[in-house]
Amino acid sequence: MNTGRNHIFQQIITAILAGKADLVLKSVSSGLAMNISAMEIMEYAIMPATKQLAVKFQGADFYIPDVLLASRAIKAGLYALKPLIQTNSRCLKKIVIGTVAGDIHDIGKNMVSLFLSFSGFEVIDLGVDVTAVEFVQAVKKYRPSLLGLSALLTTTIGEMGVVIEQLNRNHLRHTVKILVGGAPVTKEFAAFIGADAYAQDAQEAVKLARELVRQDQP
Ligand code: B1M
Repeated sequence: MNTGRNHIFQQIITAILAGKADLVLKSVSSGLAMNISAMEIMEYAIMPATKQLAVKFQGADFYIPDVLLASRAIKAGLYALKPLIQTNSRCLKKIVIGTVAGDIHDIGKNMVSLFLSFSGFEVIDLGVDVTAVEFVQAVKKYRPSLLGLSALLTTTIGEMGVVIEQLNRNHLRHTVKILVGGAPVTKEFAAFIGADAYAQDAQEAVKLARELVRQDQP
């Protein structure tokens, strides 16, 4: 019984890493037909695949189209599961998210956004190359519980600190918890710039976002 389930999870992971969206959809359907729940497919197949994807593309031996295909395969799986995943709309908290100025990498940030929205967050995604001023304007406009900053370049992670500085200047820092992530970001760096949390991947981002929102409650 467990062998069958593990086989399906492994099939989905392999299909994602190979960038085969059609195979992901086929395996997801087979899994659902075997009474594996959508949440189990998320937890044991899609989230681990995302983790493996980030690790895989850290080496030198990769091609950009492979990353794009794998990300499309993850999206296909997530959208197939979305109608089956129940979220408690009364718990909905807002998160504004974006990739910082000078940086156009958005595959990881998009995954984090999707995972958060499937976990019951209302996600306002500002896109890529977002300036500190634009982040501040969005915090003023949407009054989110959380602000998510993503950066993939060692030359742009400093922008995260600029955003926090601008929030301080505008007396908004205390209104929002800040979650940061991206390949060159570390826990130490996050603490150094005064962020509230650092997440290594999309799965951890969801876990920490939930914790930060809980701390926020009276
Ligand atoms: Co670029 N790039 N790139 N690139 N690119 C890197 C980042 C690089 C490490 C490649 C390398 O040299 N080995 C390198 C950076 C070196 C450095 O800074 N030290 C690099 C470079 C140099 C560049 C250019 C400067 C190249 C050039 O033009 N000379 C240029 C910069 C453009 C710019 O931004 N101004 C550039 C351009 C591009 C493409 C456009 C071709 C493309 C981006 C396409 C897109 O995003 N739409 C691209 C890609 C694909 C990569 C690599 C190969 C893959 C990134 C990726 O999508 N990974 C990357 C190599 C690498 O990562 N080591 C590389 C898969 C993804 C699932 O993982 O993004 O890490 P990741 O996201 C994870 C976690 O980090 C975390 O969760 C995600 C999911 O698990 N996470 C968060 C991310 N954001 C988070 C936010 C959170 C929490 C967690 O909270 C808010």
